[in-house]
Amino acid sequence: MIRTDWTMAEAQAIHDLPFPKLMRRAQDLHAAHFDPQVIETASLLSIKTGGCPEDCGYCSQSAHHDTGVKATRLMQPDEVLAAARRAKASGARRFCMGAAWRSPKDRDMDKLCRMVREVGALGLETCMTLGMLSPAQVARLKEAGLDFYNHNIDTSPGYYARIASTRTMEDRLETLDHVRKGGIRVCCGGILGMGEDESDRIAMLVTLATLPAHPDSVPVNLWNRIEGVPVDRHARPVDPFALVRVVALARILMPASVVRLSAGRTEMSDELQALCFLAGANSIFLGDQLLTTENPAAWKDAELLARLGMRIAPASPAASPTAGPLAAE
Ligand code: SAM
Ligand code: DTB
Ligand code: SF4
Repeated sequence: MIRTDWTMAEAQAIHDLPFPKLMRRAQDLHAAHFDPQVIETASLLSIKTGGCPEDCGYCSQSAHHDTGVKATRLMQPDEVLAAARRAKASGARRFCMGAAWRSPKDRDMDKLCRMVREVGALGLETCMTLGMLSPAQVARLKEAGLDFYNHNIDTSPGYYARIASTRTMEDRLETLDHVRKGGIRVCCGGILGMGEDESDRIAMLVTLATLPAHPDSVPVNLWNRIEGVPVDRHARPVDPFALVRVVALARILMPASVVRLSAGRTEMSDELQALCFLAGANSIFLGDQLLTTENPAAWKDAELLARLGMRIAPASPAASPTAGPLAAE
């Protein structure tokens, strides 16, 4: 059953289950909604890097922090299309275009819509992450055929003010509302390892799991260390089992959502990634680069999945939880 009325106490109790019970419960739900041998793949491209007016304390792209990331202009649609072709050839099923903006300018919308149309015409699912959107901007992107919009809540409502001051959790929730009401599928998750405590991680998942509808995709990022940003002063490494518990809890609270093991995989052992897949993670970013930081090489991921007897999801619509393949041995 898909529930959107989870309480903190219920989530905490699930999170704290003995590890074998937690894993069993997550695996049962995973197999009821997806084929656990199948991993969805997305590829990321930074279509506009750096110089961002927001002050997110974890991010290399904020103009408020001196991180050495060079600010660029918005890429041209033909350059984006060339990157999308390469991503498709390397096995990605979804192409996610990210921009370091607080929100897109209306003058950029024509270009963005062209990117969506042309990438979609390649047979890739399209995703964008551009910051806050107005309902009118959502409508334009929907009309162009955008499949997913990524907009993370990043942490718990209580910890949010510690990681950004130029926007609030309410701002994030408002854009998510516009996206959902505009009929674009929602990709929304957060980051672990920014100095938050266990209850913040649980509260973040409860916030996601009590939205009017669960996000279709839930990215779980480990904070990729950026030297010199504010978060670097209070970040703490995440215990590997704590990560697995968070993945399992995400799977249990939002059983039909795709859970993406996102940033931070370069720091994870193969064994830890395998445990995350067993706990219910069923998506990864494919390709050497995330936005400004590294991701495991595509050949390494192919090798890992082969060693585990797992495989990449076929081209869409497998990524849609409602249309996804049900458990098959
Ligand atoms: N500017 C838009 C926004 O903030 O929504 C889109 C791009 S922003 C870089 C997308 C997401 O990347 C953030 O919400 C955050 O979750 C993630 N992110 C940014 N820096 C990160 C880091 N160093 N480690 C892990 N995740 C990070
Ligand atoms: C998400 O949750 N993770 C991706 C994607 N959505 C846009 C971004 C990860 C960025 C990691 C830091 C960087 O490469 O700059
Ligand atoms: Fe800008 Fe997004 Fe980075 Fe925040 S997370 S500084 S909004 S690019």
